[in-house]
Amino acid sequence: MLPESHVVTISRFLVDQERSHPDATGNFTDLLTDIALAAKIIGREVNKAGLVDILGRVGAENVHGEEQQKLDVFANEVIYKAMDHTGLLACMASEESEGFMAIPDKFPAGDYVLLFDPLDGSSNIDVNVSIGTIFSIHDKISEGERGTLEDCLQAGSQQVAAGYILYGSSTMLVYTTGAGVHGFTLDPSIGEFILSHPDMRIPDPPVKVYSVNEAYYDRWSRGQKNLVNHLKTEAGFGSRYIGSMVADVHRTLLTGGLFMYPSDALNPRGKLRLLYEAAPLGMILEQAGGRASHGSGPLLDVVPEELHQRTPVYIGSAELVDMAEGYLRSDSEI
Ligand code: AHM
Ligand code: MG
Repeated sequence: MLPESHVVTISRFLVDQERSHPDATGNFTDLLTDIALAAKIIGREVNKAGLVDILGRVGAENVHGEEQQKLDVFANEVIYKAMDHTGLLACMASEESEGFMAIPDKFPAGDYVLLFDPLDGSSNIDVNVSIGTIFSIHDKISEGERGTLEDCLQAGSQQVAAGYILYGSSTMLVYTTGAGVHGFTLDPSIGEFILSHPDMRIPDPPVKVYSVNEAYYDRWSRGQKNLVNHLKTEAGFGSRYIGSMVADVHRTLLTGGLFMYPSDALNPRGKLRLLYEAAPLGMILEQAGGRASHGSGPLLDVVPEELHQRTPVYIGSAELVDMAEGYLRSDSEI
């Protein structure tokens, strides 16, 4: 363990960052501090999921027609309740809620917009595999005092910050405000996120790993099939797929490689959601020197038309994302 003077908590780090921006109001620091607190509460429940009878499905379906699990509902509530009264947010939207989430009239509204996936990869809860929370922050752009749907439907390039919390063998919080990517590991003995990964950069050269659910191979376009065939034969790549996007993208950030969730014959827009999954994780990887694409162009350029819009995703080392786009361009027929 480092001597205490070398330990930088997330609060200390945020205050230092704030001081380097003389015009900062402190609101952003407060917002991230609230997210970190919500993450600790969710992490505590995730860690004891095997101990208490919280596992199993609630029975209701979410807006995507998938069965919700208890922890999804819990995490959604925790984040909403941690943020609804602070006066920092104009509105919110979540993967687990159908419409956009207004700030109750009894509370003041602020100038930030928070989009989140409260518990990504939740089908992995029952088997004790890593899951995560993803968040995306925009400035409010609409006129008027309170946020509207327009504030939520902004391109990823307009994000002022993005991040995720990975509930893995350690709990980690990784975020960017557009000036590098920083990672913090939760020290459970003191309940603090400690700076463990300052200024994260995707390694160059990357490890030779691709990450995709290959069970859908038969439904892919010829370009997508050719890409994966090339990676695993001529290029000598190995494969890793956890099935939790946060965990797969986190590994890709630390080691390099290529994470993909392509479109296919059954799902022409893929599965992953632009606002809650693709755009925030895309911003993180781009800030770390990687690239994020929807297969034929930058993911962060896509202007959403609806809250729960899906998109194909290619995220990882820049040259591998370029390569994927090349293969997809050459033969997009399914
Ligand atoms: P979720 O938000 O309902 O948990 O679904 C998203 C998850 C991602 O974490 C992961 O990349 C993907 O679904 C896995 O899907 P598949 O089982 O089709 O490979
Ligand atoms: Mg998700």
